[in-house]
Amino acid sequence: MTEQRLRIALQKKGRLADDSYALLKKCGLRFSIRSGGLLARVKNMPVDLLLVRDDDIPSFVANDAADIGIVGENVLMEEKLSSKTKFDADIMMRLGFSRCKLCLAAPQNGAVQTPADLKGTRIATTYPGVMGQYLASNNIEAKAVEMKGAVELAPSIGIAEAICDLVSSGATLEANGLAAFETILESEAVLIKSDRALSPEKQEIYDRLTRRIDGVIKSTETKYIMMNAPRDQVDAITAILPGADAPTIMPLAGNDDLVALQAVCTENIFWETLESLKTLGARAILVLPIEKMMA
Ligand code: PRT
Ligand code: ZN
Repeated sequence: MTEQRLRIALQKKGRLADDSYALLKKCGLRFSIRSGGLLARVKNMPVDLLLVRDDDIPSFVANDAADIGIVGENVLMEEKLSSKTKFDADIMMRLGFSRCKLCLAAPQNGAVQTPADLKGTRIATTYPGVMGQYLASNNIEAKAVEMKGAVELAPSIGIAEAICDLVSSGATLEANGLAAFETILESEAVLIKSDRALSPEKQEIYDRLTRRIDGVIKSTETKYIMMNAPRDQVDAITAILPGADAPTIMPLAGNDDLVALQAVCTENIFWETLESLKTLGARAILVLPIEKMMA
């Protein structure tokens, strides 16, 4: 019998690619990407990587050319909404990278400032499916001008009054004299899979991989915090530690008023939290990264 290998569709090159490769490497998968190659075999796990354009990833998964894929939620939604038949690929996990927003935008200080102003206008976009759904559910009648790229130029060349495009830092909009006035989708990279049952062998690889991905995501958000704290402030300090369970408290040699306090925080620790800890009398505060986690 031939070996069963889990097939993962990934973006070959672009804004998703490096973070997708990095995530799989952090999960312990060993592989190298050759330029021009469409397939990379993972050396230490029965996994094959199919390297394609991001737009092709949802249909690869839906049509059984790949078992799972990593793609922007924006691309998945667009494929789903513009597909004429039922599209069999759904989000299994949110991966936290390649975050962006699909926004409506128009020339700064122009006639279009709110969604209501869109009535009767032309809106340029590469996302006719997602935009069409937004317009329909908000009862806005406007004409979609479908483009393949360079959407931000549409108002200045006179082919649209507004645009619907992805925004990350906002620099592209600003450079073209445009301002966003509505977000219609918040997107990030997602792991997708179809409803089809995997063979038992592939299911086992899938379970192993997704458990590791979960661990990698949790460990990047999770930090270990250590400090010396006044014994009588332990409750107040514990209350402001983000996402921490009961902390470990240990006595400090030769000091009855202070204790050593350590805790795992599952949410981001901001500078403001450290400043509040200091105000409560905490000293020698250390925040350490966690490399791997398994619940
Ligand atoms: O070749 P292939 O088809 O695979 O790639 P692509 O060129 O279609 O996509 P790519 O690599 O540019 O983007 C892949 C995915 O990254 C997108 O589908 C999104 O999920 C995500 N992503 C995150 C972004 C951005 N941020 C982003 N800023 N995709 C595109 N942009 C573009 C946007 O369209 C606009 O032109 O960047 C510009 C705006 O950026 P700011 O920072 O100026 O706001
Ligand atoms: Zn693309």
